[in-house]
Amino acid sequence: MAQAIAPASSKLTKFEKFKAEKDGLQVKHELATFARLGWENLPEDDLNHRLKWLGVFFRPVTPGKFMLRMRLPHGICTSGQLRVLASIVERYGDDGSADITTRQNLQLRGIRLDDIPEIFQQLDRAGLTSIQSGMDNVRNITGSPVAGIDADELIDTRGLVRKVQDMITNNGDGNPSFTNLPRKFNIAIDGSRDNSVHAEINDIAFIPAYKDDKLGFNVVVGGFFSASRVAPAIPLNAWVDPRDVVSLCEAILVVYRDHGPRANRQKSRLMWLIDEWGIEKFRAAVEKQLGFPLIAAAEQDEYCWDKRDHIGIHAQKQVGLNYAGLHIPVGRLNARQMFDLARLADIYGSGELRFTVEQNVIIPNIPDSRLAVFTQEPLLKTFSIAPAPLVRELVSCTGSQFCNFALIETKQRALAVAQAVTDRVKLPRPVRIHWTGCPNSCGQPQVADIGLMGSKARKDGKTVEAVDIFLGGKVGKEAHLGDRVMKGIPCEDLNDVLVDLLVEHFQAERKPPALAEA
Ligand code: SRM
Ligand code: SF4
Repeated sequence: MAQAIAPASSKLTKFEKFKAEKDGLQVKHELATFARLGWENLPEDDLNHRLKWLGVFFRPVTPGKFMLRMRLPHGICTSGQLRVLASIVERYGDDGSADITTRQNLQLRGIRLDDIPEIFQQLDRAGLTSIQSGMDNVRNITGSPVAGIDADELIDTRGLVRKVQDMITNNGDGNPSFTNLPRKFNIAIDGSRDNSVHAEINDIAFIPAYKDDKLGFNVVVGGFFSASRVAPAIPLNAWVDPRDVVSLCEAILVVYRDHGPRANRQKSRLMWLIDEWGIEKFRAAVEKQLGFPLIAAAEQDEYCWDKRDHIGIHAQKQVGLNYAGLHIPVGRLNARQMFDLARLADIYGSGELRFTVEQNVIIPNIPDSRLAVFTQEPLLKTFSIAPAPLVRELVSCTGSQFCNFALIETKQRALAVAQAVTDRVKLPRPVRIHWTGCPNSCGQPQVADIGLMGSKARKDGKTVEAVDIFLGGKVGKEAHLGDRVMKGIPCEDLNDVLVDLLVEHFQAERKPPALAEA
């Protein structure tokens, strides 16, 4: 498929200019030269931008220590693959770690540029890739983390997600057709009853739906978060047979690539094209590209449950087998823990692991007879199967430890605040708290019960780290985004504010002071 050529114009943004000068994927062939030159001597656009086409992120906060963003379709990997990733971060000692991301993915830290060629060979041998995982490419494709093992699922989407990734990345080699989109792009393919992937916040989402007694997907488009605007996806008025999912993704991507707005990076996501054209014109353009008419959407989606968090032990649809959802505090892993998770998956399960958009891990296929021993494993003291209600569904973006956009530190603070507030209230049920370090919203504060977005405030004449607070995000059936209800709360005052919010909105009871201090 021919690559769209950016129009020659003096009004091109700097991003469109450097993409037109040299495609991001080109750096794939320059890695040996880059390694020889050293990161300090790389052309700026290669270092800061084009390397992201390979999933390699220069971190200005930790110069010389790169981040490697993988692609793990559906968040699934094998124990062997996890060991390869563990061995990569292990070599960097204290600098090496991995984060589970809000797209069921892994990011590795501490990576040195001169190791990249060898690391890519290792990934290739393990059937892994990080290609096209950053910048103006399609991000990791998400799906229900219990696909194929959930007794109540409607469609097992694992094969579909894999096929869409293979189409977009040319089976991991890199696909020039889709390396120059106007902006990033998110796809979710969900076959569950509980919208476990936050379908509504993706540029394209497939939602299970029956049409004339046949199970397929309704399609919603244009969902996104950005610093300047957040928008839930809207119906395309289309129902697709699972066999047409790959072609529909391809058709929408081509329409977006060739017609998506590129003049302003703040107004380039798919929804801006849909705004400009209207959904009918957009739908017609997709149909034309597809080469056959779209079928009108089914009357209702099959989302009928509230979202589950998958933490704890759950029976699978395969009789006698169970999956265990382990809570990984704010998604952070070190090499030893990654090796240990791989070991648990081998000894108790079938050697498979899954990551969730809540930054946790699922080990599937544990026989009933092995559960008692499994639950005694020392790792489960750190990665609990029964965490406290405020940490159970805690999510946090990277924050200022590694991200130069961040206005505040997030991950460590998220854990400390959750602990401090837990000491002061008794909660009847878990409350989903999401932290995000800046308005880019990588930590998805708008889908949380309580969302916390990094900002700055003035206190006692000084500028301090602060948060804006969102309330009322709902996931699962009838999902909707939360609203910003408070602005600029200094982080040092946050515990008191959260205790009040939990009492007022989430039926929390204050613990008596003596108990609270204990
Ligand atoms: Fe994000 C940029 C981290 C999910 C919206 N995001 C970034 C960068 C690459 C900025 C940078 O170069 O430093 C962050 C890397 C920091 C680091 O070192 O880790 C970053 N985003 C993340 C992750 C790791 C957060 C996490 O801790 O889990 C997530 C990686 C997902 C993955 O595996 O690919 C992540 N980012 C998201 C999501 C959530 C989602 O996809 O469900 C969003 C909002 C949804 C969306 O995109 O519509 C999100 N990230 C952004 C944006 C705003 C996009 C926009 O249209 O304006 C940026 C900034 C940008 O692209 O210009 C951004
Ligand atoms: Fe960085 Fe902001 Fe995204 Fe957090 S929300 S990872 S601080 S860009």
